[in-house]
Amino acid sequence: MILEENTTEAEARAIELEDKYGAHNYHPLQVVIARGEGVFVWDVNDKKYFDFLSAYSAVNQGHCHPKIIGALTEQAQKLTLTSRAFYNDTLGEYEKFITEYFGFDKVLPMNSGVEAVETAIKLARKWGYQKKGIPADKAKIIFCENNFHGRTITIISASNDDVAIADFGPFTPGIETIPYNDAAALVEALKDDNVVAFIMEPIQGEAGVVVPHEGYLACCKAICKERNVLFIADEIQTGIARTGKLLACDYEGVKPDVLLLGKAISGGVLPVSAVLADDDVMMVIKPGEHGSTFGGNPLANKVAIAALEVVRDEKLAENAMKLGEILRGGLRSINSDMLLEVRGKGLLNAIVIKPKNGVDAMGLCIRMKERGLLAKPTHEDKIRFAPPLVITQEQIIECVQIIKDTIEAV
Ligand code: IF1
Repeated sequence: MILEENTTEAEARAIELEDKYGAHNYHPLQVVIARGEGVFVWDVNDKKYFDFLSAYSAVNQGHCHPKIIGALTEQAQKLTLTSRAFYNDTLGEYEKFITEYFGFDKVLPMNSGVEAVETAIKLARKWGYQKKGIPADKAKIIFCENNFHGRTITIISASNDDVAIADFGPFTPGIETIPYNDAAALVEALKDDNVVAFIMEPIQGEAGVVVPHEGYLACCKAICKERNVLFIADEIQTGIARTGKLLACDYEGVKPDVLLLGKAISGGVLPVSAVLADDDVMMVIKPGEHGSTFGGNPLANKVAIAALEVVRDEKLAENAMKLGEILRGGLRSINSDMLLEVRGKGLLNAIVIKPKNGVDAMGLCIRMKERGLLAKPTHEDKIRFAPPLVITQEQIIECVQIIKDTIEAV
């Protein structure tokens, strides 16, 4: 473990503990965060930073939003978990709230994002056998190349990222991938009568904030409808106002057959995920066929209601839309041959970097950290910029200046 030069003792202690006792499945930036509020986090030395990652879009409402923490602490003193063996007095209230909020008949509550995707696969397969009459064990699901939907064996079975899949086989069958942003490839894939679903991200996050061309989502939905295949949108990262609309699918007026949400559904307070669908799909799942100990727990239910109310009451989609444009405009005005591209929608953005004087995307992130802004590279040459959606115009302008100064100083 090589520590950066100016690492303090408090930082070194925390980093070395993780290094010694934790599995080495991450490579974090060398900052040790101790506290967060709104768009800011503070490290163990009390240095303040703008958070431009937002825990991968989980803290859209800002760190420790008082209304969400209020709901958490109030419920935590009454009841936290019953399991689904019994009814509880918060689940129905939450289910009514979230289904009305997103316009679906039913919700199936889970915890992590990957569980929502797994749930969607089970749901789609069962729907295929029971409603489409697919022969036993022949159901096929189409994914896109360069997708990211999580880390379980079945979900990485759909991945083509070497690092994510190497030495983890054997993989789950019944999965095929097609190029992203290619409607013709979808038409071709759906010629197979055994296809039950197409699962996709409306903007590919991990791939580096890849925005498909306008019309792609509506086109995919229409192709799926034509072939009686479920159009499943993974909005775990793009949903909940991140891209400037409540859902990225809203840009094209598309209602997915199955909608997957996670991350910001709890404002980053608890792992909460949701699978939303109408009755003709959701009702194929019967008691005993799927579930989870913590899914739909009282704490999660109350926290998620509060977190979604914040999104609506504080007009976070509108703010993300407006400030996203200012952010991209500011980034495009940076005068440097390091900056190859600026892209994104709302406050889900990325820049593509060409290394210069030995400084690559990681090098830039370390320099931005020194100037008080936290961001993380993806794929060596891209940096994601996704601040909490409660950020103000003045703060965005200040942040553009930090990024500009950092890049132009190289
Ligand atoms: C990590 C990226 C973000 C997701 C979509 C499902 C999941 C995710 C569209 C699974 C998770 C994460 C997990 C995080 C890194 C991260 C990520 F860089 F990989 F792409 F957000 F930008 N669908 N995304 O983006 O949700 O089970 O993790 O709750 O550390 O692996 P989860």
